[in-house]
Amino acid sequence: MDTEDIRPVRKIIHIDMDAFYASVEQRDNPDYRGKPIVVGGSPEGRGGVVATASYEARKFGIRSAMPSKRAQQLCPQAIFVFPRFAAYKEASEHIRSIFRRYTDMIEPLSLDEAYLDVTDDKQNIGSAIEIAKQIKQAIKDELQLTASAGVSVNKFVAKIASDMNKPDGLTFIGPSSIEDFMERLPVEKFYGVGHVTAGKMKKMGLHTGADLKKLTEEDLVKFFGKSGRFYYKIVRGIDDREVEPHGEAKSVGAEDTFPYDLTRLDEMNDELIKLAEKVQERLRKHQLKGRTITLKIKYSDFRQITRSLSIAQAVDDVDTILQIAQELLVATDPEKDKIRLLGISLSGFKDEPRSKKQGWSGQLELF
Ligand code: DCP
Ligand code: MG
Repeated sequence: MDTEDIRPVRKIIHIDMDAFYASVEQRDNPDYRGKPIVVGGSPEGRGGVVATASYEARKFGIRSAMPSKRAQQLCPQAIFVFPRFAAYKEASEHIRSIFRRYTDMIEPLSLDEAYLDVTDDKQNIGSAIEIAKQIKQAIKDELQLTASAGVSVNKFVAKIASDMNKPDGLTFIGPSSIEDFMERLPVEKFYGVGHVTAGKMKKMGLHTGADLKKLTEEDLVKFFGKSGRFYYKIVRGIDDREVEPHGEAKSVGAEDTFPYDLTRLDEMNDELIKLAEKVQERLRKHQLKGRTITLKIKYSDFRQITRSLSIAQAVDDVDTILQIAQELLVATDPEKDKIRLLGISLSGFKDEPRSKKQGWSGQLELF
């Protein structure tokens, strides 16, 4: 058997706060509770738009990104509130601290939304549904706000699931029901399908995942470009995109554009020393060591090249970084062209391999 196929079943949670800005306003202002609240620009001013509306206001058809003037027409009794971003940011940080009790594999998408990979949760709870319940409860207890959660084996399905029973929802779509779920899904719910693509699909008689599933990968790519490849996989319940913790740097570097173009190797080396020192400082600040050193050169005519070298041992010291950067520079025959920018970066960070547990596809109790 091809070992590549034995992938562990992941446990992914997508959390999305309910009517986030409006709920924070209703929480902090008892007068607003139970009333149609619109957070955003004022309807009197020109160009004001709705950031979000309370569920009471949504009954009148008010939606995010709608002109505030239109919102006022739809619901004249709506209360318009100016956003207080500091309050939303504070709530958002608190929510993330709750997530961190369970996992560090957190990928925030915005202030009110994040993916969590709880395949290996910190508290060994094991059940993603139970973790989602606890997170929702903690958000209620500690922030007096509600969130909706979607639980599944991949990001795509978890995100759709979190939206299915809003507000205060918890929706689980397990491995055994995922293909069925995808077959029923209307095409406009597919990632990256906007109005135009959805229109095109419908004209072609493609209304649901099941319709897309009848097409070959080649046809999907022919009709819908690169996204076709994603549609092909996702209708079969496959979405391998990892949860990528925010701020996890893929490279750390420094670069400098010079006031005049460099033509001599000794001046280039002087600049490399300064850059290597900066890179060392940044690596140490983030406690990172990298195995790949990349040199970037931009010439006076704006042509740009990069040259990289990977070494066995991850490093963060100025001497090694500088030595390799100099070797890479010399190999480019640097005095033949004028150089306006030099940069050094490190990547290939030493990173604890995630424990790869054997998966048991289809076993619901795992969640
Ligand atoms: N937001 C915004 N402008 C938009 C959309 C959203 O400023 N066009 C802000 C206000 C929202 C927050 O982002 O409160 C989160 O966006 P969501 O799309 O998650 O919307 P809500 O959380 O408000 O509502 P829902 O319960 O549908 O998630
Ligand atoms: Mg939300």
